Amino acid sequence: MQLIGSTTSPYVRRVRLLLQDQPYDFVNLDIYGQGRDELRRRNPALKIPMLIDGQQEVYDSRIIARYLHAKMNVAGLTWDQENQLTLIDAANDSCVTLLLSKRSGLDVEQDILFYNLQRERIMTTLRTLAAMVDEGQFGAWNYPAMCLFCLVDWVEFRDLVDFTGIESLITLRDHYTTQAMVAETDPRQA
Ligand SMILES: N[C@@H](CCC(=O)N[C@@H](CS)C(=O)NCC(=O)O)C(=O)O
Repeated sequence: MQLIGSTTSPYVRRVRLLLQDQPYDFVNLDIYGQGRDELRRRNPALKIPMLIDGQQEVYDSRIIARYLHAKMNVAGLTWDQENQLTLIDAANDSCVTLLLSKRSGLDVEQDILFYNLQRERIMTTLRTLAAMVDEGQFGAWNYPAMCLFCLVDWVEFRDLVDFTGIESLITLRDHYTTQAMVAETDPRQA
């Protein structure tokens, strides 16, 4: 298997954590720089991660996880876990939007509809996820917990969110830092 990604993407990191026991080659691309031509050749959606397993190409972390769970004969996610993932992805997508906006020289703090919507979504999803953590919903190191871990660690690394009132997310991140492949996939060492 080959995983196409980058060392900083939270979506790629969750798949690397899921693949911890599997043999695979990691292709690290700078998708906004030198690796963009290869990304164009590999995935018309122009996003990472993507997985190649023999003749089968799989796009999108959510579908890759479904593919790997089936391949590893591991039970798929429950509907409640699918909902957790939707909340995590909603926050993550909006945070990526903020980061790309900042890199484009845009002021993401301005009081305009587009950024107000992103910031509102980020805070409603993160508050809901923090409450779920308080209820013990992410107590096992499974795929949803890996996804939440990667989101929180990346958001803190990129300094995109004020964690006041949602400190449970940082507590969860700190709790899981000793798990397999977490140190090796830290975006700070990219
Ligand atoms: N839904 C996708 C999202 C992946 C995604 O947004 N990846 C980012 C990197 S963190 C990306 O490739 N962004 C490229 C772009 O937005 O142009 C997934 O879960 O794989």
